[in-house]
Amino acid sequence: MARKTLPGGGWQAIRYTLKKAWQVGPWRLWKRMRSRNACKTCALGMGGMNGGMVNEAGHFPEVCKKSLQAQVADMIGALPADYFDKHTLEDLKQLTPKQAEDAGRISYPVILEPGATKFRTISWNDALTLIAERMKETPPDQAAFYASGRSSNEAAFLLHSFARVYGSNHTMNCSYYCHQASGVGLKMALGTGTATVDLEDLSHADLVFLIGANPASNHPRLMTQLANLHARGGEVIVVNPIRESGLETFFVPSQVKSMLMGSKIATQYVQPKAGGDVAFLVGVLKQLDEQQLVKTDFLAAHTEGQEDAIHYAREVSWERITTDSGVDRATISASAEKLANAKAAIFAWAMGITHHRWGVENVLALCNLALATGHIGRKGAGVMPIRGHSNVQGIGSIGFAPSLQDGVRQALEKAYGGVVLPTTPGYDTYEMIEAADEENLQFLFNLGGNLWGSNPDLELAKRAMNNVKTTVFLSTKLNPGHFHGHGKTTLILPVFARDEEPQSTTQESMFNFVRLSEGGTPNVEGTLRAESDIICDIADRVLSSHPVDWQRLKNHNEVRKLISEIIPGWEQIGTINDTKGEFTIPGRLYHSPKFNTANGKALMHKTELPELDADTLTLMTIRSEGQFNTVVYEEYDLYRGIPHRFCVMMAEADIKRLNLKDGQRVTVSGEAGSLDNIEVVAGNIKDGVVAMFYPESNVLIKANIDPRSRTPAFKSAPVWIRPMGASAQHTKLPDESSR
Ligand SMILES: Nc1nc2c(c(=O)[nH]1)N[C@H]1C(S)=C(S)[C@@H](COP(=O)(O)OP(=O)(O)OC[C@H]3O[C@@H](n4cnc5c(=O)[nH]c(N)nc54)[C@H](O)[C@@H]3O)O[C@H]1N2
Ligand SMILES: Nc1nc2c(c(=O)[nH]1)N[C@H]1C(S)=C(S)[C@@H](COP(=O)(O)OP(=O)(O)OC[C@H]3O[C@@H](n4cnc5c(=O)[nH]c(N)nc54)[C@H](O)[C@@H]3O)O[C@H]1N2
Ligand SMILES: [Mo]
Repeated sequence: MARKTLPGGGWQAIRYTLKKAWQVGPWRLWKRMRSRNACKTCALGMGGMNGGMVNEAGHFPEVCKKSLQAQVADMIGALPADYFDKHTLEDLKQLTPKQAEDAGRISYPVILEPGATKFRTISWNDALTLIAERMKETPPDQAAFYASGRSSNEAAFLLHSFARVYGSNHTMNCSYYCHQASGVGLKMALGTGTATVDLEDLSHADLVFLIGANPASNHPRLMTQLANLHARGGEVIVVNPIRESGLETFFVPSQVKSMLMGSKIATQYVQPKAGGDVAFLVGVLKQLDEQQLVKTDFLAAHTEGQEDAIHYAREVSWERITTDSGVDRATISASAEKLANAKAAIFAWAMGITHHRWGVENVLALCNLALATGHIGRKGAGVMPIRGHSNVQGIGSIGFAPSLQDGVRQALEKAYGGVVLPTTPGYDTYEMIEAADEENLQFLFNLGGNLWGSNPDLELAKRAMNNVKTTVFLSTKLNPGHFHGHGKTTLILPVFARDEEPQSTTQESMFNFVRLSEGGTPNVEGTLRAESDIICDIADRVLSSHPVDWQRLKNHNEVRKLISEIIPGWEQIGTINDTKGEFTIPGRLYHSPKFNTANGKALMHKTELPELDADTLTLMTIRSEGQFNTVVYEEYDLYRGIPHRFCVMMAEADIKRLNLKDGQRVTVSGEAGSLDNIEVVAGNIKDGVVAMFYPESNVLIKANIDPRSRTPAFKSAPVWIRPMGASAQHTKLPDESSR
């Protein structure tokens, strides 16, 4: 019997809210939640100038347990002043992600010196001087700059432009481990790297094709749209190896009826193999073709490449399609029929699609379907990668990437007084880790994030990062990456979260909507500083104030003026602080079938089925309901009924086949390492597929990288599972005491 699961949302979310509110004071929390700042969690783009808990279409109240979790976490109080005196580096390495998160807000700068057993506090002046000295000694091509997706456009623009003036193009962001395959695939097929629809389109669609995503946990505010769609008679096709309870029934906290009765979500639930999506999607195309349901007129008018793509679907056998996808013909045919009958469909996806060696193929196969059914380039129809971090899209848009388009580079050179910027493309994220492993990296600047924990093969990532001579983290909270992924000299500098910034900042949502966050006052006492302030002070010390006056650029209005001059489509950002005019970046939404390609046509691609290994179990490393990326708020996964983080979810058939039992402790081995004492949890998951939580499971997997997006295959890693010795079954889990 699979364990008991809970439907998503609902009273437990409200109960949790009340409990959390109690921790930091309900009034204080209410004020923060209602402040005019874009939500800190996912990229759905809530809040901003409409005030918190309001979506882009102006709907209030949009309540989300996740944004509350993140908000409370930033309010829990500062790290004690003697924290680092009391804990050696070795102690700190033992912290679980949750313990590191719960320790408190970082509120003073600290340094770890070579050979030291502890971090010690350091003054801001000494810290910045040391960083500048180290940067000056470092050949620029041995310096790298990583950005997570929570920082502002202003800080990200300052950092990447500083890095380039200094001489390094090694500026990469977390999207290489996230939605890069979406950007690459969409660009190839549709001439744009982002969603072609906005939030309003969702209310005009009558079908959403939701593949490889679990918004019940990760984008709860999207669930309102899906529940509404179902309620008005629309279709929601879910494609996911796990039957996610929250994608079947969700209790929308802002709707009374839904809170009482629950809202149905999926109208068809397809459970493919992990990595079986290309086969499934090609199968749907094949079915449409066989039934002459492909919109050939639309293709003739608006696309190229359809012959190849459709010819390939005709050639692949049904047997190969059903075997590789793990989906039977009747199911494929039902999906095809729903798509053909829909008036306006939106294709939405997340990491289940991108985290494969064939992530780009997956995205291309999705684009093929959208084109073949004519569900793109109209109101209510199109494609929608469901983005991760709340500003990951903005950080990419404003140029935090290993190379700049020529026009953008030239505009930047001009704006910065004629400096000449490097043109050799910089490292992507994994290349940077490899460079560090080969001792070719001397300086690493982290604008937020947990680069270590986000990596496949944590042992290698640690070895690589420990080679770096000087590592700088700008962070709000501690995470294990600070202690395992440190450099020889390591500085951790405390920064404001966006709702504490003294100046306004901007973010871009997954719907290409640029939001203004007005900032606020610090949640904790300490010497925290704004990210932009720190970056400008370092730049000033490294490069002096000529030709770029970095002190002047501490003013976010000045930075936005630059962005408005340099980044195409961002003109309106220059005056956003005065006009409060949040805006959609022009040219990104496709409400007519005109694509941003040389001839205005979209391009279909032949998407070959990848070779799958049928003999081993396939591990998907996923997020629990209680975490945000490497940050763990709660150890259990409420919706899936998983009691703690060291579990492996398996199908009953696999449990039986391997002679195991639900609840038994096993050893899970992957290509990079193994984990003992993992509890088997029987769940409704496709056989042959198992699931474990990231980041802990990153110990297991090797970096199998998609050559086109450079994204690791976090969702298709081979693993082997065997019982632990009898005595081992009684030993405690690593963090049992903390649960
Ligand atoms: N609460 C919360 N919200 C978040 C985050 C968080 O950690 N916590 N993270 C943010 C970030 S950065 C991101 S990128 C997003 C991530 O959002 P998601 O992509 O939804 O998160 P994951 O848990 O990585 O995986 C999603 C789903 O993909 C399915 N899946 C795995 N492999 C396959 C496959 O091969 N095929 C198919 N069809 N499905 C598959 C899994 O069963 C799972 O349901 O969420 C963002 N929002
Ligand atoms: N196995 C496996 N690995 C994965 C994934 C997976 O599904 N499976 N998912 C991948 C994905 S989609 C992503 S996006 C990456 C995540 O990669 P990252 O973005 O690098 O990691 P996070 O865990 O989101 O970073 C959390 C830390 O960011 C800091 N932080 C939070 N807010 C702020 C802020 O406002 N400013 C600053 N300066 N710092 C802040 C805090 O110190 C916090 O501890 O991981 C990837 N790795
Ligand atoms: Mo992500």
